[in-house]
Amino acid sequence: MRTFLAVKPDGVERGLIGEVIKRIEDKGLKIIGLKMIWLDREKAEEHYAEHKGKDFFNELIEYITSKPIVAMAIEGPDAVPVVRNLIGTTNPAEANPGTIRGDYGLEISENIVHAADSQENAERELNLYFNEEEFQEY
Ligand code: FUP
Repeated sequence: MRTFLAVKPDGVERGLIGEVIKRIEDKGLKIIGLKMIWLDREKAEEHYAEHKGKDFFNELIEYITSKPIVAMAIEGPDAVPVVRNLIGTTNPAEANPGTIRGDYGLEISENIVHAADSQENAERELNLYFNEEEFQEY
C-alpha cells in the first residue's frame, strides 16, 4: 500500500525533515518519492478542498503556502494507517508522546506534518504531488 506524507512549513523551518524521515525509515516503510516544493494558493486549495468554507481555511492556506514543504510517497504494508499512527492525532497538544505531533508540536495550526487519512485520499494526494514515473521501485 502507498501513502502520501508532507513535512509542513513549520516542520521544514524547525529542521525536522530528517527526524520525520528517520521515523518513517525506522518503522520499515520505504520512501519511493521525495521532493521539496513551495505550494501556490491554487494547489494548496486543491489539497485542502474538503476544508473550504471552514473558519480555519484561510489561515491553513496562508500557513501551508508560507514556506516550502517536503512531499513524500511512502510504501509498505498498511502504509496509510501505519503512517497516521506515526504522526499522531491532528491536535499536537492531545497527540500521544512517541508520535511526531505528540513529540514536537503544541498548536493545531502548526502540526508539523500531513498524512493521508484514507487510501482514497492517499491516491488523490499522490497524484496531486507526483507523476507515476517519479516513483522509484527498489
Ligand atoms: P489531519 O488529517 O490530521 O491533518 O487533520 P484535518 O484534515 O482535520 O485538518 C487539516 C489541517 O487543518 C490540520 F493539519 C490543521 C488544520 N486545522 C486547524 O487549523 N484547525 C482545526 O480546527 C482543524 C484543522
